[in-house]
Amino acid sequence: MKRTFAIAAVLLVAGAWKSTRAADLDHQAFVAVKEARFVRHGAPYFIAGANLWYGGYLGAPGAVGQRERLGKELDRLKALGINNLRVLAVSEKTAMKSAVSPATTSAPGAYDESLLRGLDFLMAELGRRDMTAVLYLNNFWQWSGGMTQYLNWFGGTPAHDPNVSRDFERFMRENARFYTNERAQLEYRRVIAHVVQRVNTVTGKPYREDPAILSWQLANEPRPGSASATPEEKAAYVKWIADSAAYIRSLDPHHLVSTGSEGLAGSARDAQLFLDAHRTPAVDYLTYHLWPKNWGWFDSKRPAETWDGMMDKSLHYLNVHVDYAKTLGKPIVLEEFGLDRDGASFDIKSPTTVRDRFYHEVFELVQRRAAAGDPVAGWNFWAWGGAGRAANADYWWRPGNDLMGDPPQEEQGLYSVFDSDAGTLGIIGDHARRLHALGRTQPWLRPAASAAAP
Ligand code: IFL
Repeated sequence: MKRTFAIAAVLLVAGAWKSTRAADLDHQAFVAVKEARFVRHGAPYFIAGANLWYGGYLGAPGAVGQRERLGKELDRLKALGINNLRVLAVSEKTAMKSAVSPATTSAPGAYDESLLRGLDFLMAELGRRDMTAVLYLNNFWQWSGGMTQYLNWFGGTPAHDPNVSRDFERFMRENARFYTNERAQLEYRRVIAHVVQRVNTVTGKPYREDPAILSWQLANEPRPGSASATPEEKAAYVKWIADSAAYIRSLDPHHLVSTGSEGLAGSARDAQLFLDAHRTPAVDYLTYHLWPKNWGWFDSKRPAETWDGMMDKSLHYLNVHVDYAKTLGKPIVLEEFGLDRDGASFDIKSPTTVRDRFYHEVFELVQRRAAAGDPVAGWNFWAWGGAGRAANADYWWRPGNDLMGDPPQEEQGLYSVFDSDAGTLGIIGDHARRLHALGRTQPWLRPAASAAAP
């Protein structure tokens, strides 16, 4: 008996404990890719989604979490037709300015179990509501520690803090050293293994066997460095994607794997690079983000003068990315887009007329291309602020304040959609319904009579 126990323990530690239940898994319940579209339960699965980077934080037990709020936010989102959330799985403790705290990893190998339990709780609540999640395992941006903090641990010199210097070019260039820093890569893989092989403490289910996970994502907005990345930096970035995605796949064959790329804007405007990053068979679908204000396409203080040019550029950006997906024969998700409130206000009481128009135009285009049979899998708007409220007159987040869609490196209220934004909520709800209706009627993969409607 003792010997059996010992063998089992060794197998477990070695990660060789092949789940005997693999054959019993309901494979139809996992989102998969078929004919360049998402499919679940034998039917098309379109994502009408939101970003909720802090979902695991809300789920944490104790003072950090707000479980009651989380339940209400999920009910609200579900009622709106939202079926997918994009969530930060792990954060790294950092002294960088304007970063979230506490964090999951306080030092290499030291993980905060209560934040991981928060993720467990979130996943359990999503499962109960038949919603899915994209879980990202790192961040190019320093607001959750991310690659910058890995370099602080292993880079030899303190990483550059862009929120102090405002020199983002330098930050991006230096941050790309993460991809080739061997010790950083070892620790990144250790974290991936820790999360992917975790057993959910609420449901008792291994993450690898949880159909509520739609995809493991390498990072939030990984990019090869600055806009003038060299061919060597681009090659290192593509290699990092292929290797990391293959590593995740080796740990978990049941779930999709994605990059978290912004698209051209995060690929030094190099279409070939964007394609190469998503070409590996270990990456199942393409991702892209649309940020007209961040990219200088729109001036919220001069909306009338800048709207047309902004919309032309935005629609073009959306269209070419769908064409890239066609080229690779994989689905694509617009997993971030947003615009600020009228007049660039952060005040929750200010109107969202321009944002609402922008959302509508974006949804229309995605819907049109999906209806035309293009490999469009859906959208996640950025971001759900829900019942969160800015606590300070300067709109900057401080530890203990409500978390909301805007991470701590940006003003609280910049891009968040609050539960009081009736106009935006109406538009999101309408378009979510239209997208789900398309899933029920698209002829290319009609669900079997017994399959559940999405
Ligand atoms: O908050 C930003 C986030 O880091 C991101 N993309 C853009 C957001 C808004 O600026 O991933």
